[in-house]
Amino acid sequence: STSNKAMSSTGIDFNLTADQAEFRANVRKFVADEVIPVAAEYDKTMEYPWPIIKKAHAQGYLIADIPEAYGGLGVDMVSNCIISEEMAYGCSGIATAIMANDLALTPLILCANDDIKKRFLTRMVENPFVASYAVTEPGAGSDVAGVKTKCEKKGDEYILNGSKMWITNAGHANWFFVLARSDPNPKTPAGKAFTAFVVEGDSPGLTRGRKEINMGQRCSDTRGITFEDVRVPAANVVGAPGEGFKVAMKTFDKTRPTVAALATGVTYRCLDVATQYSLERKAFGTQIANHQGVSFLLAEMAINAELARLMTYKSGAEVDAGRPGSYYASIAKLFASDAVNSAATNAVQVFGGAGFNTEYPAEKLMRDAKIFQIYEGTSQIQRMVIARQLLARVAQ
Ligand code: CS8
Ligand code: FAD
Repeated sequence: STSNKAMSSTGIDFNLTADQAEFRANVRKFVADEVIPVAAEYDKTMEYPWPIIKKAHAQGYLIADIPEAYGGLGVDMVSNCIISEEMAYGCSGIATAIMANDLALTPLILCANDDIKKRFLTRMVENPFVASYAVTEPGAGSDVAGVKTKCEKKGDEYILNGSKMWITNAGHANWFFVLARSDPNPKTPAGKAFTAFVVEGDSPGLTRGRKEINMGQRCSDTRGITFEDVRVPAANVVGAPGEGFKVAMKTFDKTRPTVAALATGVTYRCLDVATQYSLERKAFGTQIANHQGVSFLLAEMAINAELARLMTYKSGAEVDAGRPGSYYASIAKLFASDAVNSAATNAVQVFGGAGFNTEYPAEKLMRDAKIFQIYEGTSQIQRMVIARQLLARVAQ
């Protein structure tokens, strides 16, 4: 194939495989048919996009990452990034609901034993359920080691107490991935002080808060949760007891590429709507695209979109190659998040007054863009991860 030729001649291949290209064409068609037509309405009503979630589940897009042995599609990370980018091109609120489910599945796929995988992954294949990843708390977001939710072992159960905040899909989750402090000694290092669990959504003592009203991605469901003496079987510990912090961190190495992909999808949407509008709208007797000041904004958006996509798929390919992922995942997440914020504000600018108005597409894109610099680790935290990895390599 062409792609094999490119590989042998240069050692670098920017082409998708035939399977990945077909997969992308299918997701793209799904998004054009099912997501784009309803995105503005869901933004307005802020309703959870259940009908889309169910259709996406039927196509396998909610369970793409689950290994085939447990009934999923078992796709590679590049394909998972394709789902993420294409869905976000249609609506990043709907895409966040879908990819936050993948975020909850990931620690189980990476670190849980066969029994947990059978019990919790198989049901996600058999039903159009969603799950949540619950790490952040009212008092600790960037500083995961500051998590205060605690667990105490009693017999063959753990008792959970505490609260979580800003949890995506929390109103609808069938189960929660939860990080809790298992060692009360403040001197115990993070790598040994936390335990990760999978907690049934209908557990007595687990209370879901009200849906938060956010700036953008408004149909995505974000809530607090509280745990009051919630009893969780010891059989639901994900990874080894005491090693929950590492489970949570390893997860990000695989999910930050998909968040970069979400931001990339929105960046391309900004570019496309702005380019189209610039060819329709006239000022000073010509299409605004003919004014260099406008075309340079489009060029800037194109540069951002192309570079974000390159880094996103590189970070996905690093995971597929089995190499340690934090460095490239954080670079991709950081760059794509900044890229989409630049592109969205430029899209509003190209639309002029119409850019500020809800009847036109640009303002939603700008509201949707901001969160990328905040969730899955803020831009400051990504820089911290990149700098630490860089310095650790150089100091070796
Ligand atoms: O606190 C870490 C961090 O990542 N903070 C950001 C938190 C974050 O990203 N939250 C996101 C929540 S989820 C979300 O927002 C979802 S959005 C909605 C869905 C969107 C669609 C998908 C930190 C700042 C990086 C590190 O914290 P520190 O306290 O400084 O810990 P360290 O000293 O670095 O590490 C402690 C031990 O853990 C080990 N570690 C660290 N990173 C890794 C990775 N893999 C494996 N192990 C790791 N990446 C580290 O080695 C330490 O272990 P030792 O044995 O002590 O050496
Ligand atoms: P803080 O940690 O309080 O940070 C405040 C500011 O200080 C930020 O600018 C930050 O970058 C900066 N800062 C903090 N520490 C440093 C430092 N050392 N150096 C430089 N700057 C620093 N969490 C989940 O667990 N699951 C989810 O599904 C989930 N979904 C989310 C969905 C939405 C819509 C939102 C808004 C959040 C979601 N989160 C989720 C939480 C998200 O990951 C956190 O909000 C984020 O990690 C930041 O934490 P924080 O809000 O506590 O901010």
